[in-house]
Amino acid sequence: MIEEIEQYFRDFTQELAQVATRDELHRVKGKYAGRKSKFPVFLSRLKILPLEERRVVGQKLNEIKLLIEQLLKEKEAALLKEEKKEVLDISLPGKREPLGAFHPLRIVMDEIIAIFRSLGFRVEEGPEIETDFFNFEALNIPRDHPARDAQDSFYLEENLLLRTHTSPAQIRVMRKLAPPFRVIVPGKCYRRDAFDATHSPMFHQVEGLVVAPGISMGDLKGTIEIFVRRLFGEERKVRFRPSYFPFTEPSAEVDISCSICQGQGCRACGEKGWLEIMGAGLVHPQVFRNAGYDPEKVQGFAFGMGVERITMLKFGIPDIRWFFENDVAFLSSFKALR
Ligand code: 2U9
Repeated sequence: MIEEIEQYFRDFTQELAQVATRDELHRVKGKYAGRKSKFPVFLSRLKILPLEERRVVGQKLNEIKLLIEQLLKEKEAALLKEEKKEVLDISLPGKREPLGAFHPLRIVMDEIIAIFRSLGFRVEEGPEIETDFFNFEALNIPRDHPARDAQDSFYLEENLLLRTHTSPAQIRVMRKLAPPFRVIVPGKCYRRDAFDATHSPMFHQVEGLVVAPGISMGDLKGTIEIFVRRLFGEERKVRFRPSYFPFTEPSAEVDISCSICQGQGCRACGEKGWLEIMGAGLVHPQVFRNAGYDPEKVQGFAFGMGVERITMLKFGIPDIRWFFENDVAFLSSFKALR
């Protein structure tokens, strides 16, 4: 009987070696270790053996049973491990993470900055929370000035507000630097405006300031013309219209010829043939004094533009709100541009 049990074990190991799936393992387990295996038969035959022989055969039978159970367990664990390995199939191509795109305002702002950098302008920034002095007083906008109404503001305290333009940063720059210098200040501004197709309570400006002895309107016009042609195309015409700002004198609005009608007048330009893109002028003598400069010794020109407006004109975007709605279809259409 010992020989028979050993043969049984050899058969088992041979069959187990062939097992490749859990289904097959289940079958082998049933055949060699279950109720329908040969073990119950061996046990009943064991009972009728003489005592001495029963002890030896019983021990053998027990040994083999434990061994079979252990080998089955090991095989099961090995198969499970194999299955898990298959889930981690490294031959599958990876998941592609969607790439982000630069925001159209960032693309245009960087383009504006690059043009002025190439013309020798340095880039400076200032705080978005400003004092009444830097945002208004120093820029020749006293408490009772009507320009304060036009720039209704977000106040944090009596004398502290979210800046309504980046001009206060220019006053700070003037206090930090000694002339001559060329500087542009890009950044966010805030006004208590309606949120409609052409207004947003938060918007972006790029302002410029050039200070040196003898600066004239000629320097301003030449600089702005180069800028406009680089940003909008060499074929563009530039026009300066007299205007008024408290911080410049003389002041001008800058228009560019409409690219749709070439200046003939169409719906896009309100039949004017021209599109307004920025304001500019020579720095007011009082603003120089407020910043600690002597207007008899240095002169300067300044300009300011709204980045949203420039971007809308450049790409034909009809509504300012499109910039801030996080519409991925709109935003991703600028992907190829940078
Ligand atoms: C200092 C002196 C002068 C900056 C200027 C404008 C004209 C102007 C507007 C354009 C569209 C603001 O965003 S907007 O609504 N800006 O028209 N800005 S001159 O003049 C300065 C600035 C700083 C010390």
